[in-house]
Amino acid sequence: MDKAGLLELYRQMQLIRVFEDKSAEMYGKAKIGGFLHLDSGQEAVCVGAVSALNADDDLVTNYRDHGYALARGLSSRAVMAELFGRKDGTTGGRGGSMHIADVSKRFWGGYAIVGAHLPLAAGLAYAAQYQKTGRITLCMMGDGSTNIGTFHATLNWAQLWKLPIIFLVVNNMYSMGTPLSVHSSLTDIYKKAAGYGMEAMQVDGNDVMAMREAVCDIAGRVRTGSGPFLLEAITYRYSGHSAVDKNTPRPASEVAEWRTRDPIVRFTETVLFKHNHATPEDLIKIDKSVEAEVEDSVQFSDASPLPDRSTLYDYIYRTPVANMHIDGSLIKPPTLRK
Ligand SMILES: Cc1ncc(C[n+]2csc(CCOP(=O)(O)OP(=O)(O)O)c2C)c(N)n1
Ligand SMILES: [Mg+2]
Repeated sequence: MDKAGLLELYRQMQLIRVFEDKSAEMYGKAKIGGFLHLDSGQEAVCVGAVSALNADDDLVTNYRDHGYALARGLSSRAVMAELFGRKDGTTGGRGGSMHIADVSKRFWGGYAIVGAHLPLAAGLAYAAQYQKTGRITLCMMGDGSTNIGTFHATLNWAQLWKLPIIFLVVNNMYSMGTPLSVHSSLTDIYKKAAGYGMEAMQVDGNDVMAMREAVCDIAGRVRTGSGPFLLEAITYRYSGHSAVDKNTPRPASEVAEWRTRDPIVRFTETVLFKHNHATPEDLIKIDKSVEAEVEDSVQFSDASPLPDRSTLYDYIYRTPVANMHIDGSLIKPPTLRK
């Protein structure tokens, strides 16, 4: 990559870090309600993986989705406004943190039910294969998701039909507060793929260059019909599972140890500075622009209106209240014959 490309990787990781810190702050101020799952510590996975995709590939994630949305180029204004539940949010303020999506970027979100998005991602990959579009699907999930039924059913089907899909397992060592060794029979998660004859490997998820290289390589193979691939990225989330359980019980020494492998610091020191791709001044300039962008996203979201009350029942498939039409008028009960 040239200097501009490397600085862009840095900018995106820094944007995610600052955005996540700010959204935690806004949650504390009750500007954001519901759930909020942060990507802090996992920035290299989001940026490395997404930067290796083509613009028209399909991207599907679980609820820990802000980092992927920002890396995919969704605007920080629209993402923050979605967290605020406002009209200018990516899904009109209806989904919130767990349901960021933008069809124009083929970013399909943002799923709250663990494992539920895997069959949908396989469906997107099947559509690409059937229609010969040359697209691939990247389906991200957490380590905990690899214990759930849909994981096994989807891997089986994807391998059987040689679907053009990459299963990206973000192994951050915990499923909510439960450590990997307590929730999974195999702690080398990539080995689960062997049960389906699927190719797989592990990568250092705190190394953005390694992440990017792995996904570039795998994407090239998957695109030419080699079948699905499971990539396990080893990383760590600094925050608890979500904003309501900020403090996942774990040894302080463990968090400190992972902080020494911080993906942004590591990229800065071992790539940008070491090989003279950037000066401290270059990075200060980027940091300032990122901070201004995130601050602007908050101002924008605060000014954005709430979704109109009259649209409350839009996009809902069932009449929400017995005997009531969508517009609120009462359904006349049938006249009974005597
Ligand atoms: C089917 C289902 N079961 C349980 C939950 C509650 N739940 C939400 S996230 C989560 C843990 C998932 O952990 P992991 O896949 O490792 O992802 P991480 O949050 O660490 O990124 C659980 C059990 C859920 N949302 N859906
Ligand atoms: Mg996890």
